[in-house]
Amino acid sequence: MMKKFLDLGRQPIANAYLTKEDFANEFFYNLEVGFDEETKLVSLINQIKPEKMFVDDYPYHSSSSSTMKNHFKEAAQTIKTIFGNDVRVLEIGSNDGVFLKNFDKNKAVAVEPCKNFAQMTNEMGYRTYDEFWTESLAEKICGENGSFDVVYSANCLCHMPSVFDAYKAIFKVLKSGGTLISECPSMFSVLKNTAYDQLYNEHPHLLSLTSTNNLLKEAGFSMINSTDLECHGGSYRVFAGKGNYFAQIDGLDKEKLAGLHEFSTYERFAQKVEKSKTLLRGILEGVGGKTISYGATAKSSTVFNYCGIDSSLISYIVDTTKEKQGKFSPGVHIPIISREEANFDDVSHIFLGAWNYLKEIREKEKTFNGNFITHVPFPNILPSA
Ligand code: DWN
Repeated sequence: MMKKFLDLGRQPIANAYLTKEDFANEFFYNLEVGFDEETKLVSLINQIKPEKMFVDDYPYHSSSSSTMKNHFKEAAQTIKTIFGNDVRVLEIGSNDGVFLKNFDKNKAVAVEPCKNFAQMTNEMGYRTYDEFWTESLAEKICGENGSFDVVYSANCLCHMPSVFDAYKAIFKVLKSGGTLISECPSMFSVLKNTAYDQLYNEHPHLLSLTSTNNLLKEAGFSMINSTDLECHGGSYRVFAGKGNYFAQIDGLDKEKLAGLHEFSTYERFAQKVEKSKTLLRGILEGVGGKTISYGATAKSSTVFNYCGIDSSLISYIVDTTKEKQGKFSPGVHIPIISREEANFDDVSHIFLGAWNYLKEIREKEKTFNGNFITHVPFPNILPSA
């Protein structure tokens, strides 16, 4: 049974950037979050249909940071090292091909429902299915390509309406002895960092190792190993194989100690989220000068809409993504411009909408003399270097 523990209020679609003409018809929903006592899975109570989110002009490019480009290169290298250069890989949620491009065109197949990206990777020479991941698509892919040694999926399974159904479909395309490798932001890190901004419409679920393990078992898999990753503020890479066997997963013990299986842990998190909102508003109202935001992220859409932060507190957002520039952020309508258009000479503070890339941003903005503001792990003012 799902028990509600958090209400982040009225929220827009996080990756739907707007022109002024779109303001009047903007869609909102109530972002409430619950915990399932049986599977231990954290999920949004009101979920948005995938077709409304993963549209044909979806704006987020996985290769929009050096951090993630390096990450996917490393992931591909790890897979080749473990499984050999001839490994046959199916990637689910291939976005702009940043992972795929590290494999031979005849060794890797992709699934990507956003047609702008599917077209891109098809043109790069990788067979890409522009459909949502389902059991019937799994059967079709298997029929046309045979089964795979590895299914890789990063920041994607937690975007699906049912993680369990996604695993069942993966079971169908994997060879016996094949391996599922999935990466998702970790609930453990979300709790540790009070990173409530990982909760938005595109993440109908946030996975812990505990809930992943429970769902995998039910779908006929066993977790073989898990690695903690730094990306996206703390993620997991989980390795799972078909069948029922035992492996010692240290992360599961760590989560038990931290109480990720208990509702009360999430109730305490909700209290911290409310405090975070008060503190962040206090900082932004108190600093004076000109504050802007770095990175028009899906995450910052949650923060701005939950905390009521609009262009009276954040003058504009800079982002390198062409599709976001010249538009307005969802809900609170802060203008988004390119870094080249922005002049930081009169900027005193930069809010880290993309706090997960702090190192990369600091490196790029060495000449910025003001301070950064972040809300993770708690609202705080940081020096620029
Ligand atoms: O799961 C998801 C993750 C992986 O990506 C999706 N549901 C949506 C998206 O979430 P996000 O928007 O919170 O992701 P990022 O990777 O934190 O977005 C960073 C944004 O900041 C991009 O639009 C690029 C931009 N950026 C920039 O303008 N200058 C990033 C860096 C590092 C920069 O220097």
